Order: sequence, then C-alpha cells, then structure tokens
Amino acid sequence: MGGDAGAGALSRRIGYAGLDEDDVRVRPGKGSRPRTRRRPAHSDAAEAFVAAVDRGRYRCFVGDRAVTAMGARELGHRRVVVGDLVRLAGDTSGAPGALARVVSVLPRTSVLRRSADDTDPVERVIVANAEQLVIVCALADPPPRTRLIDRFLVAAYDAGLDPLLCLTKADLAPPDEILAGYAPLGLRHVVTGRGAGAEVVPGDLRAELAGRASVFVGHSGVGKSTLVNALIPAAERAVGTVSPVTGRGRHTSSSVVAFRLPGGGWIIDTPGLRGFGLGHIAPDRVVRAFPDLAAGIERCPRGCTHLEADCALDEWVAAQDDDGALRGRLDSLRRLLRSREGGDPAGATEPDREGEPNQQDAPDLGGERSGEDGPDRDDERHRDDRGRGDDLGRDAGGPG
Ligand SMILES: Nc1nc2c(ncn2[C@@H]2O[C@H](COP(=O)(O)OP(=O)(O)OP(=O)(O)O)[C@@H](O)[C@H]2O)c(=O)[nH]1
Ligand SMILES: [Mg+2]
Ligand SMILES: [Zn+2]
Repeated sequence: MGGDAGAGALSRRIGYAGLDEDDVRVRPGKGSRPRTRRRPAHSDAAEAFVAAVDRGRYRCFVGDRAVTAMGARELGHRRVVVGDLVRLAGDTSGAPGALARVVSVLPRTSVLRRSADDTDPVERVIVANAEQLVIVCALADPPPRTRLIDRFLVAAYDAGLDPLLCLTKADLAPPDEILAGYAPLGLRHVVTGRGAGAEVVPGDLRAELAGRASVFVGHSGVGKSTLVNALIPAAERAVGTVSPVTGRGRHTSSSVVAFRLPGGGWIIDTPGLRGFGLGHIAPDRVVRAFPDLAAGIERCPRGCTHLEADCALDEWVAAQDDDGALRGRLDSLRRLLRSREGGDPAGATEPDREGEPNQQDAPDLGGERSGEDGPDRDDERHRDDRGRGDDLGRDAGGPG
C-alpha cells in the first residue's frame, strides 16, 4: 500500500464494487414506532483506517489525520478491529474532543483469527486486512518454541498472509538450528539482534516491511515492541523485561496497535501470546500449511489422518536427506492434528514446553480474562461488549 494514504491504498486493493449493501444498516425500530432519525446515505462518509481500539473508541486515520470515533448505532454489534477500513460520519475534523461515528466496515481482504484452544471452534478476529504475518521468535530469553512458530504458520497460510520469520536476540544465541529446521519450507526470514555489528533492525527487515501491512506476533518478551520502536521511534511502545526467574516476558503490551511506517505501510504490534488456538481451522487446512511434507503426503492412503500406522510420512521423512529437519516438522504436524482431538494441546494455550503448568494469569490476546490491566476479551461470542473495550488496556498508544 502507498505511503501517503495507507487507508486509501488498502481500499484500492479491495475495490469499491459491491460495498454498498453493508453501508447502512438501519435496524428496524421496536414495534411499529417510526424512527425519528434515519441515516440513509452517508454519501459524505470519510474512509478511515482503524489503528487502535480502546474501550469502544476507535483511533482512526483519514489519510494522515488522526480521528477518534465511536460505533454508530447502525453498526449494530458489528465488531471493528485494528486494520479495518471503515466509513466515518459526523465530525471527522480530528480536532480535540471531536468524535466521529463509524457507520460501516468495508469488506476485509484478510482476517487473522485464533481460537481459545484447539477444540474451540469459536474464532476471534485479531487483525483485519494485514498482508504479512511477522512471526517473532527470540533465539534465547525466552527460549525459542518452534511449535508456536508452526502454529503461526498454519494461521498465516489459512488467512492468506505471507509469513516472515523474524528471529531476535541473535546476540544471545545463534539462529542456525532453527533456520535449518525451516530450510525445507523455504520460509522467508530475518535475524535481528543487538550488539557490535548487528543493528537491532537490519536493512532486510525494513525492506520486507516496506509498503505492506504487517502484524507482529510472538510470545511475550521476544522483542516485538523493541522492533517497533526501532522502526518507528515515535511509536514509543513500552518495552518490558524478561523475568530471570520464569524466563518469560511480562506481557508488557496489552493492546493491538498499528503504526504507520515512514516510507509507507503499517506495522501492527500485538500483545505477547501464550498460545494460539487453531480450533477454527479444519484438519485438511492445517495439513496444507505443511507444503514441505506434501511430496510425502502424496504417498499416504486415501483419507489418511497422518496419525495412524499406515501413514506414509514416517517412511518418506526417513528417506529424505535433510539432517532431520522434516522429522521436526512432521512431529509438529502430528501434534497439531492430535490437539484438535483434545489430546495434545501443546502450544494452543501454553508455550509448548511439556509438563509445564498452565500460566493462567497472563494477559492474552483473546483470553477470557477481563480486568482493567489486561486485554479484554476479543471474542465474537460476546457481541455485547462492543463499546466496552476490545483488547486494549494500559498500553493503548497510537501513532502521533
Ligand atoms: N539481548 C537482546 N535483548 C533484546 C533484543 N530485543 C529486545 N530485547 C529485550 O527483550 C525484552 C522484551 O522486549 P519487548 O520489546 O518488550 O518484548 P515484546 O515482544 O514486545 O513483549 P510483550 O509486549 O510482553 O509481548 C526487553 O528487555 C528488550 O530490551 C535483542 O535483540 N537482544
Ligand atoms: Mg510488546
Ligand atoms: Zn499420512
């Protein structure tokens, strides 16, 4: 998307045809009481990009102008998430105290979703209209979890987002082993780290992000907000530390916020995830996210679940000369498939370290926990909480 008017450029990708059916949704009044104010046209509605959602207030951009808005009545219970393109009516001047109204949400080109766990088919929308999923994984502190990477890959393939693996903290540990594991997949990657010689944000990451809408996801403490600040100093995202006791991050960011890249494009910082449920993705779609195993899957019997003894994958993987990289991927696929049956939830709600107790107290995108300092639930089931806050808490900063 173009640099000067991100929202406009995004919608150009969508095109304008056929948008109108969703434009104005005037709910029928109660009984036969005539509505006193109909809002038929909104022909003057400005198009805006939603950069943050905070307790029922949407921080939007109309071109470069920051405008605060709330949901209009005709929006009903329609949820608005970061990345959405919306139409605004009312006062779109962006003047202090001015409040516009979101009257409609334009069709989304992509939707990043997750479910609470792998057996939960209810999905929660995290971000709309992103083009790229930046899977941020620290090489140490906290230790890397490849099974969570694999989950994010499934989500990325399913949502049609380009995955980019971003390995951080290369000053603490080398990336070779993890990169070797993803070599058969041909995953694009960048390695970042601080210290002599290595910038925090290398040029190749900037190049991968330029002109696109990218979402940063990953465990708490992997350095997502550090990267955002390095890319966009004005973002001033709060950065936390990793606990030396638990080896975990402190869930410093508690809201999803989009920031405009200076040269064009958006980067969207998200709170650290404890896990990433894939219950809304059918097994065959999970399998499709493992194209590096596709040649082996062709040898499987028809309808193979890849969990039974007649699965051809073990033999095929053993015959590959890849230093065992595909073995890890096959294990990962099987875990994902099994967890959908409720058997092995590793990585769905918890970092995939076996035998670890669940960490129920951490804020989590889309978690059920509600409270003043944690992200509120981001949940299509609870349609009534529009206006009460989505997933924002104390760190609801925006650009500018
Ligand atoms: N050694 C080293 N530390 C880093 C690097 N990048 C980030 N950190 C540190 O990692 C810690 C966590 O960074 P954050 O940017 O807050 O991590 P986050 O992913 O945004 O975490 P949440 O907001 O909790 O999800 C901070 O102490 C950073 O200074 C790096 O490349 N090398
Ligand atoms: Mg953060
Ligand atoms: Zn099989």
